Amino acid sequence: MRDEQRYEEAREALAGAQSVVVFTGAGISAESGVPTYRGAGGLWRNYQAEDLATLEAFRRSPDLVWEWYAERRRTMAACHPNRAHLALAKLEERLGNGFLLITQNIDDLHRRAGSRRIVELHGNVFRTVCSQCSYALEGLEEKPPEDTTCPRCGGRLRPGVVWFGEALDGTLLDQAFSASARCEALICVGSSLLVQPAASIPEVALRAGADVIEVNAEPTWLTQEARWSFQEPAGEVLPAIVGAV
Ligand code: BV8
Ligand code: ZN
Repeated sequence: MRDEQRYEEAREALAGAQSVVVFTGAGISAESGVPTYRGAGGLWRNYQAEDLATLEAFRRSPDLVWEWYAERRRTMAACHPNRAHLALAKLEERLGNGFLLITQNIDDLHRRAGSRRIVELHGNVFRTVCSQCSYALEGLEEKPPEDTTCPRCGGRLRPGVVWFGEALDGTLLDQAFSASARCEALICVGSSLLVQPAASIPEVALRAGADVIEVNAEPTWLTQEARWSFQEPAGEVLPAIVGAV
């Protein structure tokens, strides 16, 4: 049963905020059909992602890792943005430079929903880069490269994502942390908040006194600290709190 008053309060807090950061995880894409990493139907149970989403796995069996990413490209390309993604694109239209979307997701659904002010902390599954030099395929490719040899240096081409044990892009991380430290409100959507350093983003906003709103199907460490926490599907909650912007 929706608690109308909590929705109203969260809606008002958002409507009055000039600077809003939104932090998303796999849960925002669950209703689009993209498997999450944990929870029911989780990706990790089937594929042991932490075994495959690593540089060691890629060095040991590059073809197997490419096969796994090729399958994830096919799955994600066949999914569509849902009402939660679309609500965030509308919020960005209203706030302009006062808005920043920080995502852990690699599925490109925020961009396909119309969001533009996006920080992809963990890369993008459709991007192909060289593991040795700065060569990167222009644009986003659904099809994995036929030939995974870098045309510039002969190194091996890999998916443009951040693997476990790999450092995140320092510039993106600084941008994400500084926006979270300055914003008036942060909405945290669809994340179990377990993977670091990304999972510290909502904490930075909390410490800086922002209004933190959590939207997640299950409780997390943030649930007790957030000003509002909604444990309903993101596709229901986000259109309701972002309002008819
Ligand atoms: C780093 C791209 C250091 C790849 C990803 C031990 C060994 C090795 C490393 C570590 C270790 N201990 C800690 C670490 C660090 C590690 C880490 O945090 N591990 C965790 C598991 C403990 N982190 C790293 O390795 C990072 N790098 O630390 O480098 C370093 C520093 C300097 C120099 C060198 C090295 C890199 C982490 C990035 C890994 N890459 N993705 C790929 O996907 O193939 S992470 C990947 O998993 C995602 O990007 C995301 O970040 C994470 C999954 O989390 P969520 O998005 O939260 O998804 P999840 O399924 O967990 O939760 C979904 C939630 O949604 C659920 O709560 C569910 O209830 C909810 N939900 C479901 N449906 C809905 C919903 N909510 C609302 N509506 C719905 N409809
Ligand atoms: Zn190269």
